[in-house]
Order: sequence, then C-alpha cells, then structure tokens
Amino acid sequence: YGTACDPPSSDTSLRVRAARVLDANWTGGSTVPSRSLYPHQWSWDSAFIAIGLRHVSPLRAQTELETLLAAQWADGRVPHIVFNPSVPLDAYFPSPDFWRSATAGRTAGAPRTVQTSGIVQPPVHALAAWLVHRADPGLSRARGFLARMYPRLAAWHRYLLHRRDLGGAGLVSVVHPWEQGMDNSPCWDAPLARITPAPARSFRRADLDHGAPEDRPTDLDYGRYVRLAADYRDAGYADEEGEFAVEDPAFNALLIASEHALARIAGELGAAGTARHARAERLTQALVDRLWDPAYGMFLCRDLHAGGATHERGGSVAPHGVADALHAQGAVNPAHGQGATTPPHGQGATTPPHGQGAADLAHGRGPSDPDHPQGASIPPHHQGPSGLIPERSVSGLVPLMLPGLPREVAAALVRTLGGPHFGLGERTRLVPSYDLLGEAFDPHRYWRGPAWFNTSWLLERGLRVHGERERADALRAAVLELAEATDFAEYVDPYTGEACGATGFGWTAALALDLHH
Ligand code: 9WN
Repeated sequence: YGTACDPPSSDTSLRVRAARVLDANWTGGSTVPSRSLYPHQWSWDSAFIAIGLRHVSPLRAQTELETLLAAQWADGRVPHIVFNPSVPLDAYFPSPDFWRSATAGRTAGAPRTVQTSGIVQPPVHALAAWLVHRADPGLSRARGFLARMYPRLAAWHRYLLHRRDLGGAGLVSVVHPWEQGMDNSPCWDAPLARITPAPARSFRRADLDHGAPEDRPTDLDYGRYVRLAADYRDAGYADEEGEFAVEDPAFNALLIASEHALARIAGELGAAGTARHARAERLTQALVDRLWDPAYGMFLCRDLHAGGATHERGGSVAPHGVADALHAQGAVNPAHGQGATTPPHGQGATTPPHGQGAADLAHGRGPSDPDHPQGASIPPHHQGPSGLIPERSVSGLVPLMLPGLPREVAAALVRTLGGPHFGLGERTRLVPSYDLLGEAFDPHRYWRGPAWFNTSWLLERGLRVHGERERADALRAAVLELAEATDFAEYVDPYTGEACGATGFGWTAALALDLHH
C-alpha cells in the first residue's frame, strides 16, 4: 500500500480506467457495448458486462440483467438487442423498423412497451445472475433479485431446450449467425452459402460509419444476414425449420454452464437444484456425443442442413453430409410439441409448445426433467442429413469451461489450445477466434482470426476448472495487459495485440475488471 504521495499503481489504474468505460457506456438502466458501433443493449454483452460491473456497483449489475429480462418475450426468448428509443434509427442497422417486434413478434409474445430484435444470443445470463448475486448477497436478497430473475431465466432455458432443439438430440440450434455471436466465423461459410443474399441496395450498413471495412464482415455476408433475419421475421419468428440451423458448441456449453448456475439459484431460493444439475450433465453428454471430434481434438459445429463440405466424426470429409443415426431413429419437432409454460410477464396467454420425445428419453429426460415432472410423449420428427463442419473455431474450445467433461476430452482441448491451430502461450497470448492455419484465417477480420476478450475469459475459467493453473494465470495476465494497452479494444490481432474494431468496449472493460479481482 502506498502513501498519498505515491503515483497510482498500474493495478489501480486498470480498475479505474475499466470502471470509467463502464460509466461512459451506462445509459441509466443498461450498458451499451460501444457508444459508436453498438448504441443499444445487447444480450450476451450485458451478461458479460454485469459480471464485471458487480465489482463496481452490484446494484447496477443487477439492474443490467433486470433491464434485459424485462424485454423477454412471452415465449421465453431473450432478444439479442433491446433498442434504446432515444437513439436515432440510422445509428445502427438493422434498426427496430426492420425487426418490427411489436407486430411481427406478436404471436411469439414480444413485449409491447419496448422494441427488440427477434433473434437471440448465447445464454450467459443465469451464470451472470449467480455471479452478480454472490458479489453482494445481502443487497441481492433485500431486492429479491434472484427470486425475480429465476422464473424468467427458467423460461429462457425452457424456450431454448424445447423450441430450439431442431436436431432432436437435445442440443439447441441457432437459426442465424448473429445468434451465436461470432457473426462471420468461417464455420458459417458453408451453411450461409446456401442462402440467397438480399440485394445490397435494399439496406444500408451503419457499421461502416464507424468500423474499418477490412475489419468487418463483407457486404455479401450482410446480404445473407439480412435475408435470414427477414425470412424469420416474416414467418412471425416461429421456430420451424428455416434455411439455417446449426448446433454450436459454445452456445450449448454456455447453456449448460447457465443450467448449473440456475440449479444454484434454485438452491439459494430454497428449492432443489438436483434435477437441473442432472439435466446439465445430460446435456454435457449430448454435446460430446453430437459435436466432439477426436481427430480434431475439439468440438465442431453441426450443420443440420448439410449439403456441402461437411464430414462425419473422425475427420473424413463427406461431400454431401451423412444421414445422422439420431435422425434416422426419428426425433422431435419442438414446434409440434404440446403443453404450456408460464408466460414470464404474466401478460396474457401464450401457448409456448415444448417438445419431448425420443431424443429426450434417449438422453434420460423424463421424470427428473425440471420442466416435465410427469414426462410426455411427442410424435417423431424427421429431417434431412446433418454433418459436422470441418472448421476450427474458438467456439469448439469453449466447452472446456464445463466441469463435467470426460477427462480425456478436457485434456485434448488443453492440447489443442496450445497446439499449432490456436498457439496459446507459443504464438498467441489471447485465444484467436479461428484456426491460425485455416484457409479462411484473417488476423483482422472480426471473427475470422482476431482474439476477443470474452472467449479468453471463458477459456481462462475452463483452464482453472480443469486444474491448469499456470496456463490460466498466463491467460489472465494477457487479458489484463492487452485490455489496458488497447484502451479496452473490441478485439485484437492475435499475433501483435494491435487493437481492432471499437475501443472503450463494454465486455472488454468488464471482464478485465473481473479478472483483476
Ligand atoms: C450483431 C455487440 C455485438 C456482439 C456480437 C458481435 C457484434 C453485432 C454486429 O456485436 O454483433 O449482433 O452488428 O456486428 O459479433 O458478438 O454481441 O457487441
């Protein structure tokens, strides 16, 4: 401890500078990812931001999550953007007039009082709520924070597990690259190639007003993003089979981690969390069964409508995908399920169907399923061939954060992280978003190579969970150093650490703060 005359230590200044970013991005009820590029509230950003904010203001951290969940739809989905009505429409694309949540999302139960997008993002929220609670349990209890969050978080997981189990094997599918959060990952190249892009003149990108074009997705990518989102909107945001459906390892791992957190939240509220822990373990098993590739030493994405360059487990490339045994056995179409859930707003009736059937039972769901104490039977659903996508994305390493992984899977992930494709500790200090040796690798273009701070935070946790203390310490040190050196950049060149995208980025500041503690 220094005296009043000592200059502030660099430790102090990291904390102060990170807190300043979060103050500058705070809008009164939530925090924007970036004042310039992303001037609204984003779903998974808010979860990461709350995890850091809890060290500065537990009250603001609770409010951050409350604001997001207040925009939850009656079918349980948590929208990926909650729009700030005081921001001009042309500040971000796609704006509220594109999504038209109040009208197009009426059947799915979009809220009437706020405008939102209609797609989702990774479910980091229950994990965040639990960590936020632990930062100040007294305040949390006094405000009834967890008691108010719990039904909403449970409805959110229910939506994902029962409306988005499009592959019928228990895992959740994303229906748009923006949902997974790594927008232009090379993993999406094959599934996106099948989508007819919306004409370039039919929309105007606002991101290029702030971001360098060579650091951002291409116009062709955007044409496809717009087409997919518009089709989903025009179908009333109904979760039936669309043109894009992918089971992603990070999205599902985050759901599993959040399901474990929800079990702890239930425990804190005096209920039993056992069934949720058990469900999380079954999902972990499904993740390994469905997405683990021993030849790659990592998890891969599964394209449910494979028709291009996909392969079966083990590394051999099958040009047209291979019919999946799980599908051949018949699986569930969640959209045709029966039953009802409690609308989180208590605002009128919806009948969100949930599915449970062959695949659920195959994974041991049934009497102990937290949402289905009695079990149920649902007609089988058939769909076309699916296949693993032969691309190495950081997404395929994120399941390392799960404590219930088989030991040999965790060990292989640690090897892959430090091996030639990700080079951690050798050629890179933060985890690159994509394979350093991959054909599509680009050190500056968004999710096609650059290192992001949220994924390094997740992997730091994963390394620690699996006893890799030295590697975790090194990754932690790199996050702290690079976050500060880049003025809390959105992402960095994985080799040089050069800042890319926005600076003063919300989750970079928040997660550096968290690791600082
Ligand atoms: C689309 C806000 C979001 C992040 C995503 C990141 C980027 C949006 C965009 O910014 O996506 O949702 O306009 O590029 O890819 O992970 O949540 O920070």
